[in-house]
Amino acid sequence: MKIRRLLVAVCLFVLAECGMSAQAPGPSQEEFIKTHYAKYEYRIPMRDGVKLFVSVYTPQAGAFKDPGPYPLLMTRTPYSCAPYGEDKMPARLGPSQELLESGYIFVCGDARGRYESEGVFQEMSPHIADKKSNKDVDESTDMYDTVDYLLKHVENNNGKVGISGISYPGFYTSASIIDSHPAIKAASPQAPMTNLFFNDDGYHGGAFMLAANYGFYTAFKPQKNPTLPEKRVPFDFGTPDGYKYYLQAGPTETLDKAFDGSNFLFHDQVVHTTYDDYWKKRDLSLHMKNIHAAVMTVGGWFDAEDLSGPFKTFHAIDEFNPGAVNTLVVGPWTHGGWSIWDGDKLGDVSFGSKTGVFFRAQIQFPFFEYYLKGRNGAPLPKAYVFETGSNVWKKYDAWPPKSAVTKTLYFRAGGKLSFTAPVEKVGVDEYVSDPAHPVPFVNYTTDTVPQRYMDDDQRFASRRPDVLTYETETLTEDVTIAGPVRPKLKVASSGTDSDFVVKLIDVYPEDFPNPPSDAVGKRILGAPPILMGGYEQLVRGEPMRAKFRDSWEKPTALVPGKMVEVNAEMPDVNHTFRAGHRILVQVQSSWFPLVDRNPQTFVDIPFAKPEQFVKATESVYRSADAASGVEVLVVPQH
Ligand code: PG9
Repeated sequence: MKIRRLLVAVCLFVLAECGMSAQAPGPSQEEFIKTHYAKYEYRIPMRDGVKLFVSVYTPQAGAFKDPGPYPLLMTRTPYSCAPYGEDKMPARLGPSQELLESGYIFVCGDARGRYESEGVFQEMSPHIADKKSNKDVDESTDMYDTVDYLLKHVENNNGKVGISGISYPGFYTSASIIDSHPAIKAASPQAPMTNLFFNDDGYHGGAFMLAANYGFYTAFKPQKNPTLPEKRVPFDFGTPDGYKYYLQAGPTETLDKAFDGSNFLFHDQVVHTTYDDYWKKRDLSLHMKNIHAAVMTVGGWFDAEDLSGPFKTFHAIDEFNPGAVNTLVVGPWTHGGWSIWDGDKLGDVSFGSKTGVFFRAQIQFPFFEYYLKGRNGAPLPKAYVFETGSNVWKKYDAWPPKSAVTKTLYFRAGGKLSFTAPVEKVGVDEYVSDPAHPVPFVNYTTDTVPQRYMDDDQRFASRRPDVLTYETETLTEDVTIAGPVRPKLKVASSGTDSDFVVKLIDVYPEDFPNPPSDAVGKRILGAPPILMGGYEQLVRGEPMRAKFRDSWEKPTALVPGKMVEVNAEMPDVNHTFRAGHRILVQVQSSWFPLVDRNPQTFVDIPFAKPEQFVKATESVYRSADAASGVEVLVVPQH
């Protein structure tokens, strides 16, 4: 229990440091759990004989006005269902206070091969589409067998089951509802990992998300299970400066070895550098079929880990299950932020209302109450999204909105950005990208990935000679964009490979007021003062590794000096650039240590030799015949 409190405290501290306020599980919640819930533990035999551990917290008789029977609300996790022991109660239980106080049978299941569950753990266990025997098991069969068992063994249940989870538990939620058990009536995959090679955790635009993955795998290691959680010793970077740590560490393969070389989970992420079978068989979006539950998929516009998964899951369910109840909810949140934060700010940026509080009480609670308890609750819209910039909730009957029109923000001469295509016969901008001095992803010292980087001020980058900037005139009316953001670049390099990082930015007017001091969370160490006039707020940014421009499976070298097209798709946004603001696009060739460095030599990057890290002159073309820009979906102003 103490470790758990410590971990919660650490998480809350980190959140506060990143300018977020969090609803800490107070003693009152812990007391409420003890006085209202009783705990049971089961080791459930799956169809292949492996026993999976679940802990069950069921309302105590007489503890609630509603005497039941109650629905089950389950989560499956690789991060342990601690505390273990039927006499040990947790500090938090269930997805929210509202659900806790309404009375549910909460179930936590250790994933196969993790902690108290038997079996062999597989990273994002691949779904088996054509099962031939009881030996062919996956998350869908494990959940089917678990639900079947619990409905027969847990007293006072109403025969209905909900599944919910964030991040890895979000993956297990999505994977569990394929060929779903008929009793599963509601599911909420939240920040579900869906494809680790395409913009969830692992790779973005073919580039490895270095700092987040290295940090994660210092704690997420293979286990000999069944096992109980050990006291976690935080990894010692030896410096608070991640930029320096990773620059000195050299090629990722070195990191893998220095990492103690025994963590094959990290090793797999590092060495599968192209879209090979390792990744293909883990693309969950291909299997989201035969789903009978109502599904509410949740994501965060500023989720630095699994921003893309929610959209992939939502679209896959629509594609393979026409007519299914399938809703997408996206707010101005970082990874899992909707579950405990107020959601009224991130870093220096204020969203004007407590969006997390609103989501838990007005969206998530009615969803489960309606489908699991038959309580009143208006059906959710197809897409329920918070529009940043204008700071309002929007409801759409499709996502992206049907009314959105594709337009291109073109790079123009003099660092201009315009919806008008270039007419110039000649137009090119150049910069020198030096892997020994990569562009930092934040302008303060950290050894982690503070998720506030996703809406941080980008003025520090605009001033670097190795960052191109293109900016519109001051907007005379609001410009609202919704959906994916697609950089379309014509580039050349003096190297045989390069990254092109594109960042879409909202530039505030010079007289934009600073937030009241209490409106923004505690400053992260070394962060700049809060001066919002001229703030360059990141809206969306992603790398694109040029070697993958034609194929994710078969990368090809650049021919030095030869112009090529490098097109990318960045995860969705819903943002209004207000009148009086300007739209800015930055182009750079490193984003460190968020992204591993491209040596700018065509090699298998984790194994690049130090001498293969070379400076490169990057050229971005912006002429009538070779226009570059960013394609966006513009929602007409009514
Ligand atoms: N999405 C997180 C993660 C999973 C796997 C690798 C790296 C990060 C998470 O589940 O916390």
